[in-house]
This record gives sequence, C-alpha cells and structure tokens, in this order.
Amino acid sequence: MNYYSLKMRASQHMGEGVNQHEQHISGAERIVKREMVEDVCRAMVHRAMSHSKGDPDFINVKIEKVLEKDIQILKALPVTRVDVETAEEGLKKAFGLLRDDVACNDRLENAMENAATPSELAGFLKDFETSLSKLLKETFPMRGAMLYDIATGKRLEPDKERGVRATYMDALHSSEVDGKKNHFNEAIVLATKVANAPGMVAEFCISDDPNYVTGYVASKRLGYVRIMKMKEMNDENGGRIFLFDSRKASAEECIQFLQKTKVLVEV
Ligand code: WAQ
Ligand code: MG
Ligand code: MG
Ligand code: MG
Repeated sequence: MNYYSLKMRASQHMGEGVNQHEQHISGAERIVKREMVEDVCRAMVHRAMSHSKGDPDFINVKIEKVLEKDIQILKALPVTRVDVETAEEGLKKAFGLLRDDVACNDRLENAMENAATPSELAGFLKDFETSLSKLLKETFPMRGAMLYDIATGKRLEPDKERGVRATYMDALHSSEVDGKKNHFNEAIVLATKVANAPGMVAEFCISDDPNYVTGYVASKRLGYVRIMKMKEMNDENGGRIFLFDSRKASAEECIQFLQKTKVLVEV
C-alpha cells in the first residue's frame, strides 16, 4: 500500500522594507494512507487558520506520494517516567542518565576499535553537566536541533543558526485525522526516529512551549525517559541536542537519515 506525506507550514509577513521577514506560526507533518489525505489536509489548513499566534499570510501544504518500499517501520522506544520535585532535580537526573549513556557508548566503541578515549570526549565526560548546560543555552534560538559530535567536541549542523530538523515521520496506523496534537505523541515518534539514526548516541529535549515543562532523554539503550519537570512554567527556552559519535558514522549519513528517510513508528 502506498502512503502520502503531508507537510504544512504557515507564516506571517513581519516588518517593513529591508526588515521584512516571514514569521513562522504553525507547522505539521504526517504520513498517511491514501484515503486519509483529503481529511488530513483539511485538518492541517484548519490548524493553520486557527492558531493563537494569529492569522497566516502564507500557508504551504506539500503532498507527496511515498512508496511502501521506501518506508522504514520502527518499534517505538520503550517509555519510562521519572517524577521530580523541581526543574533543577529534573535537569540533574537528565544529565546523569545521558552521561552514563555517553560513557557506556564510549566503552563499547573503544572495545571494538581498541583505541583510547579521545581527549575531547574525556574532557566532555568529566565536565559533563557544565558542558551540556552550555550547549543547551546555544540551542535556545534554534529552529532545529544541535548535532554534537562527542568524539571531537564539534558541532556538525551545516547551518548552525537553524540546526538539523528530523522530518518524514509519523505513527503507524494512526487513524486520527488531527493526529499528533499532543506533545508526547509527537515526541515519541521523533525520538524513535532520531535514536535509530546512524551514529546517534542519545537525545536531550526540553520543549520551547512556555506551558510545557516535561522533557525527555532518549537512546536505544535508555529508551524514552520522560522527566516530568525540566524547566519552570512560562519559560520559553527549550531545545534539542543530538549527541552523535563520528567514530560510528558520518554526519552526512546521519543527517540524510534524519531529513530524508520515511519512518513510521509502531507505538
Ligand atoms: N527536528 C529537530 N529539532 C526539532 C524538531 C525537529 N523535527 N522540532 C523541534 N525541534 C527543536 C526546536 O529547536 C524546538 O525549539 C525544540 O526542539 C523543542 O521542540 O514525554 O514540545 O516541539 O511529555 O517545543 C516533549 C514531550 C515535548 C515530553 C517536546 O518540543 C513528554 C516539545 P518542541
Ligand atoms: Mg528551538
Ligand atoms: Mg513542536
Ligand atoms: Mg514547541
């Protein structure tokens, strides 16, 4: 059976003269069966037309056929949750889990390659919390995610201002027309795709939605770990960091998978 990818983005014209630019107001993407295409398209346009950020000046809906043979079906990462009292405790927990994951990955890599830990990585692991907090701050203005190479300490996004965006993904058998309108449903699909990307070690995510304080860390080894509070209410500073290991795959392969491979996630 063939599927269709639908992508919507809506924006507003802002500013005058040389200061003119497009301000993003709403976006959505799905991969659905043929018989759902028209209803999903309508729901997307409705979403764009009724967004709290205002009326769109421009709506783009792109609909593309996707052949079944080009779709990878992935099992959703197993989900666990960690309850915390404060955002500080949540962040500490997230950093701890990620640090163990990066260290574990490094031990495996070294065992296979029989090579010493690169000094950059040793430094990163030693000062993990400080280093990651600093990277997190750098992601706040980005529309996509940071792709950080743990082996060299370098950022690998081709466009550092925008970051890397994972796309072409949806939940398998989702019969919901207005699907994925909730943070968790959307995030488990994205995190599952990201965890399966070549060279990926782990992901760290905090929502940029001022009313959403739950975040997660995820990897094939950790699964999807929801951390119920990672920031204060009314804080719009969120971001994503993809921790990647260039000893395992090339950045090009990884980015190609994130941006081009069609993925349906069995949830
Ligand atoms: N690819 C890469 N980065 C992205 C993408 C994408 N497709 N979408 C968003 N980002 C980046 C972007 O910089 C955002 O500012 C940041 O991630 C946060 O995105 O289990 O809502 O869409 O309840 O605000 C987690 C759910 C919700 C936790 C995460 O992220 C749970 C969320 P947001
Ligand atoms: Mg952002
Ligand atoms: Mg979002
Ligand atoms: Mg958001």
